[in-house]
Amino acid sequence: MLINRRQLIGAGAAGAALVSTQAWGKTTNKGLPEAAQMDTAATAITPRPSSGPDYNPVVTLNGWTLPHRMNNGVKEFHLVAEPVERELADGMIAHLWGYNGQSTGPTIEAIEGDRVRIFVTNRLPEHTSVHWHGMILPSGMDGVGGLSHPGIPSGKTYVYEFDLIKSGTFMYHPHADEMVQMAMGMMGMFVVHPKDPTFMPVDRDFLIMLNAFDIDPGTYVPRIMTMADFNLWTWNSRIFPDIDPLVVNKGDKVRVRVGNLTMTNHPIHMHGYDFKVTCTDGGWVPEAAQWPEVSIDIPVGAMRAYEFVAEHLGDWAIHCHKSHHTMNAMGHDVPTFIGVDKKPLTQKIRKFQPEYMPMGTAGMADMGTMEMPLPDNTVPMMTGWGPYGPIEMGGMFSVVKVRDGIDAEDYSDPGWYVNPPGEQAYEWTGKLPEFTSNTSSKTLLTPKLTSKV
Ligand SMILES: [Cu+2]
Repeated sequence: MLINRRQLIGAGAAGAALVSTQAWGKTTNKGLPEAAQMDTAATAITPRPSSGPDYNPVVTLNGWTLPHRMNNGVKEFHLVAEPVERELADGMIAHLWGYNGQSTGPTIEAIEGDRVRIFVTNRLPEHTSVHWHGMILPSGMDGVGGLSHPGIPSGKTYVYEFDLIKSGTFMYHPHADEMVQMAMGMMGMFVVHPKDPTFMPVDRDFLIMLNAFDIDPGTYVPRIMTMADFNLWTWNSRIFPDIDPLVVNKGDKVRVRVGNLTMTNHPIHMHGYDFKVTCTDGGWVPEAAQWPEVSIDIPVGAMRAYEFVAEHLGDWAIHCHKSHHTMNAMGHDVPTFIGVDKKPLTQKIRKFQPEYMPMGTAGMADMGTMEMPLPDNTVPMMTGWGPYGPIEMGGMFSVVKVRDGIDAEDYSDPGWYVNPPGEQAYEWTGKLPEFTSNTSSKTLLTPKLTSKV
């Protein structure tokens, strides 16, 4: 593409303007803030602030919150866009692009009214930008490469700076070579806590970013051209059974904030409770406009936060209701064999491949228990085990664990729920009725009533 001298000068001037805002002039240039790095996918709990305004930090499942420093009243953060190695599940590594050592990127937390200054260093092999999804900010800070400012070249650092004029849940992601950079895992959440700590307070505040990858079994790098047929459906770049549970104390008021930067919608369903949607990425939902749900569809490029009071003890499934999204790496071109007698075919195939094993004649539940050799760096399709056997789920699935007597800052896994006597489904051991069945090989149609009968 040709670019004339005038455009070049314009682009340079826009870049310079980013660091010469009024507030910048008032604060000391302390140099770049330290770029914190995270090297594990463990959930990091941020303690409540000990100084400054009080807020209840969010808990990013299998994620963390980016530290900041104060510079004369401005909150300074340092994001580093870079290639990362992310453990999507214990023992399964993906080579992604992300921020500060992980994908998804760290959660950014601040308070309504804060002035934030976010340094973005680009260590990717191509240019990038950061768009602050849902934020109300000056046009030149909006992070659309080529529109708001020039793309941040490889090796360079840009500074974004704006006031947080409203509280809520927002997201950040590149708006530069977006298809590639988002398919590679570049995204994160940005939570702005209300200035007034008595506004919509909750005891536990969980954060989930819905994302998806297409990584062939035995490989490490996502296919970036995939449009819909992803094979790993993740929460915060993590798959069940290695997504941490949502641990909750009985009686807690709980909020779950769910953002969606995949290319399809996800109906998130939580068992055991009804709940109300209290916030979108557009803002808080007034109480009079909230209605009860047990599943909440999260549209593409949107955030929904819902709230409930944890009155019911137990282990409650929380998952995407699209059943293909609770599976790990699977082929979607496997034919359906339910009810098919595959014996003759199996015998023929075994002449050439003696270890061939037919699957799926009575459904696919076998897959949950089968110990099959898998390629390296591959997680079985349905892997989660519960106290009573295989859960036959992967992907976008976790468990809300509601217990008595959990300390306010304790999010450690309390183990499986023990059902009290009389509160668990059980086997009927009495006499069974005789089942009527059809032994004819012919299709039986409902007999027509004729005048002869
Ligand atoms: Cu889904």
